[in-house]
Formats: sequence, structure tokens, C-alpha cells
Amino acid sequence: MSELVLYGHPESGHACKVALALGLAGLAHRPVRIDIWAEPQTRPAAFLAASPLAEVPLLVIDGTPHMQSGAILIEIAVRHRRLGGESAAGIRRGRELLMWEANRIGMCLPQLIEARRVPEEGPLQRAVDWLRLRYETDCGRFALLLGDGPFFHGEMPGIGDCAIWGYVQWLEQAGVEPTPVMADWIARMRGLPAMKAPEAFFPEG
Ligand SMILES: N[C@@H](CCC(=O)N[C@@H](CS)C(=O)NCC(=O)O)C(=O)O
Repeated sequence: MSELVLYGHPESGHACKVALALGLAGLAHRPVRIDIWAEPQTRPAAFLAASPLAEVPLLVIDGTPHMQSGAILIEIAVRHRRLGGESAAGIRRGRELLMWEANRIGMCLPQLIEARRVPEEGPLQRAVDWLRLRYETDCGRFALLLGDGPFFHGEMPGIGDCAIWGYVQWLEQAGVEPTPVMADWIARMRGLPAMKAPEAFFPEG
């Protein structure tokens, strides 16, 4: 059994994607919380030595660091043949969903969440309006990609569901509404036995 250490933070949707995937795959791991709001140079030396960008998530597998949430999800699926990694079609589906998430809904919701932490005026407000328009398109694509569901990978959730969960879990914080299709998927995701609140994925201390 591999030794897995996952560096993350509860306010990082990218880190939650990986924590959820490890949970769904039943892979025991040690979570280490990194303060993403602190100056990077103040983060633990072991983390800084392993993480070239000083970003979370970082998954250390038997001493080898893996960075970038999408790459880590694919590594988990292929290495353990789970969450889509059981078949060529499943991993292709996973890759496609990860690319869509990273380029669309995952390039929209985190920015909307961040924009609410600063005053919305001038050029920023125009950017927020544009991101809200993008979100409307993303809602339609979400339904198209989910199809008959119940999950993006079919009957069982896979790495695509984990990736999309990362920030779709925080629609309220982004100031946008879920479509009925999204609300149903969110309820199914919340009902998964492996699902945890972000704080529980990365407990303090
Ligand atoms: N593209 C990266 C994004 C990682 C990222 O932006 N991490 C943020 C938290 S969500 C972080 O570590 N921020 C702290 C910093 O950059 O100092 C991924 O998918 O893993």
C-alpha cells in the first residue's frame, strides 16, 4: 500500500477535488493543512521543498510529489484503476471532463468567489458580469455533459465528478444559482458516503 500525504486547505476547491477522489477510491492518506493565505515562504519546509509553485493540492506518493489537481486525479485513476481508470473509455471520459472543468466552470466560479471578497466596481464589475454570462453557458454544458447521469461517469462518480465538485460545491459563495439539474447532482454528491465538508477534508493541526 502506497504512503499518501495530501497537502491542501479547506478553502481550496482544487485541493477538495483530490481529497474527495482519495476518499471515493478508499485510499488512506494523511492530510496536511497549508495556510494558503499566508506568505508562501512561511509554509512548511517539507512542503516548499516538494511543491515548485508552493501551491495546493500537492499529493506525495511514496515520497514523489505530484502537483496540479487534474494531473493528480488522472494519476489516482490510472494507478489504482478506479474512478474511471478501470477502462480506456472511462479514463478518456475523465480527461475530457477535467479539461472542460479547468477551462470553463472551474475558470469562472473561483473568480466569482474571489470577486465577492473585494468591492465590485469599475473594470472588475465588468469582469464579474462577463463571468456570470460564462456561468450561464456552463450551466447548459453541465446538463449536456451529465446527460442521463446520475453522475458524469454514469452510475458511479469518477474523477470528472471530483473535478466538477471542487467549485460547484460553492455556488452560493459565488453568488450564482444552481440549475435544477445541478441541484440534483449536488444532492447526489453530498449523499456519497465518502463526501466530507471541506474542513473535515483538511482538519486543523
Ligand atoms: N491549477 C492548479 C491550481 C492550484 C491553486 O491555484 N492553488 C491555490 C489554492 S486554490 C493555492 O495554492 N494558492 C496559494 C498560493 O498560490 O500561494 C491546480 O489545479 O492544482
